[in-house]
Amino acid sequence: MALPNKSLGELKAVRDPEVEEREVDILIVGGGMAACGTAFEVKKWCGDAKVLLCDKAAMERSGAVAQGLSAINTYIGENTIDDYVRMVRNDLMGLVREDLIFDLGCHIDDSVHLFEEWGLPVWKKSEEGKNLDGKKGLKVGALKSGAKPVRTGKWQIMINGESYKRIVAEAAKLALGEDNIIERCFIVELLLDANEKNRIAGAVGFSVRENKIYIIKCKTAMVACGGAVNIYQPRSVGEGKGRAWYPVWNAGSTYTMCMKVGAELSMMENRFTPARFKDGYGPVGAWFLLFKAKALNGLGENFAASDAAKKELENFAPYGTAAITPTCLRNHLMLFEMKEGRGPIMMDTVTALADIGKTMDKKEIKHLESEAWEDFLDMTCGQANLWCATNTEPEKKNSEIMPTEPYLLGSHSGCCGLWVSGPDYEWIPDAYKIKYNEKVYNRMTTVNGLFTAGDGVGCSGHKFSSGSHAEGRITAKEMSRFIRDNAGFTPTLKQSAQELVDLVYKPVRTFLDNYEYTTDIDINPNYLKPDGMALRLMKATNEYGGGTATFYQTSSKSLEIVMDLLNVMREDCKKLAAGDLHELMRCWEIYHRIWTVEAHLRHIQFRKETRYPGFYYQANYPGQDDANWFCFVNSKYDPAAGKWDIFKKDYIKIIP
Ligand code: SFD
Ligand code: AMP
Repeated sequence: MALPNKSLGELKAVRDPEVEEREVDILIVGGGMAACGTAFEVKKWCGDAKVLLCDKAAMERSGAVAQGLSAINTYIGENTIDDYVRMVRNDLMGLVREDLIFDLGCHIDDSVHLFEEWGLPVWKKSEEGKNLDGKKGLKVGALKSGAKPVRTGKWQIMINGESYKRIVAEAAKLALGEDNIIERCFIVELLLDANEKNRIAGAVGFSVRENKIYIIKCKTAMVACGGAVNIYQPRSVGEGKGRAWYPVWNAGSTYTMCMKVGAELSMMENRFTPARFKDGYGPVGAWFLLFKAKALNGLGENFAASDAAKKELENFAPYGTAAITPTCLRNHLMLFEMKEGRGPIMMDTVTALADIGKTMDKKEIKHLESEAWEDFLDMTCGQANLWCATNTEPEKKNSEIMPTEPYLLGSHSGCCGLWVSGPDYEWIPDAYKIKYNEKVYNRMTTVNGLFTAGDGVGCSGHKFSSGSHAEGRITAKEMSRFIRDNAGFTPTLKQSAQELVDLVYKPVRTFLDNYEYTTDIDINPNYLKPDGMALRLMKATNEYGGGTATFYQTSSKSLEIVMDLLNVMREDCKKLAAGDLHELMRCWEIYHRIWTVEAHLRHIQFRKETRYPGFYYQANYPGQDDANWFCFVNSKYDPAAGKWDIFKKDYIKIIP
């Protein structure tokens, strides 16, 4: 549906929305990379089953790949899958689910081949070893038929990916059919079955374009609403505040909605605090890997290569001393320089471009410079704007890099998420399998019939865009099997339609009941607006939960304080008010964020060590304690009792 005319303002919310009830076999929540994978694949496996996909935004530009990407960070190609597992394990300081990573590694390349088939330009190497970008790449054939991609690192390949998401969404939509898709539908809660314990039976959401509530019954569901952004005070302020590195509209819905029906979470203490070009959030991978740039400290030294850095990394052996330093430890070294007064950290773009340019003619140098710009124009155009606004020509002026505010995600260089089943191979330990009626369902959470993928799956990072898509495809096949194996099930909801409407539209009613009491609709003794709550959450996490304010350090006492603050926030959320549909979405987003943050901080509180220095520091437990903590931390919220249970789970090594 078209955007409303902004000059008329947002669509006002009414007290009693229209209700649309649907009953389907398979429900897909989200429309990002993973959900597009599911949508593309599902019809091949599910026969005549009814499928419905709900995305809070428009699939062409929703989720993390909305702006496009300039690289596909996981393409196995000539590498072995065992090595892929080892790389992920090392980057995430040893604690990962090797079954999930191996399984994914077997399927990732197929998704990349499809992207190319659908029109995504992939850079190739010519026979002379030159880079062929854009359409030129096609001259040497497709990846699938053996053409060589332009590798940046061992795993990453370059693309011209401004339209990456459009291409992937188009294929998903064509495969699923527009009639089976509701865009701009924000799912608020998942619903358990009334008759069978621990069984998914549906979801409730609302349209952000019409006063309408969707009540959906289903036999199985997959939730892939991405990670959580804007849970910590961003470094950007004022007019730039809408900018963050990860997609601002991913509000922790995946984790909150699944945990609230009792699904087990895993490694929620893990976070991703990426080093990025300061203020514009431009990714650094292409600069480090493709352009071979070095990061310099304020004294102009290549600090990462210093003896002091090597010594520091030895404290974190074997990970710190591996050929590729884990992402958190790369941050750790940067933070060390900054704290010692040797900041700021600069990406030496000038030397990097000059060095590559040495073997190039003028035309090729111009092309190289345009590639440097395109890296950002393809995926973080705000960074290119910032370069323009600050007269930065990367061949003439270096740019500052800086660790950002923390994000929670499971598909990039982080691994928080849901505890899910691995596939049913005999080499996979039983402890990694989740069964329903004696059968194992790959990527199913601990709630029967509820699946997840991409950022939703815990303990297996580094799948990125390609892996998230491939994982979504895996769930499509498994959900189809699930409904076939359990054909006799009829979903029954516990709540009446009226109860669900009352729940979802509560903020609207609170607003309508009270807004006339004051002259300023944002200030009212009887309600609070989601914007204010968002600021409150970010202030609390930033100061006490290991945000940028404290160089990512927290402590047992600080965690106690922030837990108290979160408690009050959850209580106050009962008084959230929404005057229009956009605000109603903001209310539910902040609610999802608060729960997700609580899970994150509870896990940090439980793990009495600092497993990921550079991402966060627990000051009372500095350093790693393998003797006690070389294990996963899982948690489970009991929706009936309103209680959390948090516990250790064994790590099992599979790949030597
Ligand atoms: O440069 C609801 N990523 C990169 N991956 C790569 O392969 N190469 C790169 O170059 C990458 N880089 C990068 C990346 C991301 C970002 C933001 C930047 C740069 C700037 C990572 C990938 O993009 C990421 O791994 C995948 O997209 C993850 O997929 P998935 O499906 O788990 O999440 P999603 O795509 O964000 O989709 C989420 C969807 O959920 C919807 N949604 N729908 C209904 N109800 C709700 N309550 C909802 N809440 C959310 C969203 O609308 C969306 O459709 S680089 O840094 O390395
Ligand atoms: P980023 O742009 O930081 O998201 O990184 C893109 C890809 O490059 C990811 O696979 C990262 O793990 C990898 N990467 C980024 N920086 C480095 C680095 N300095 N050394 C090795 N790999 C890196």
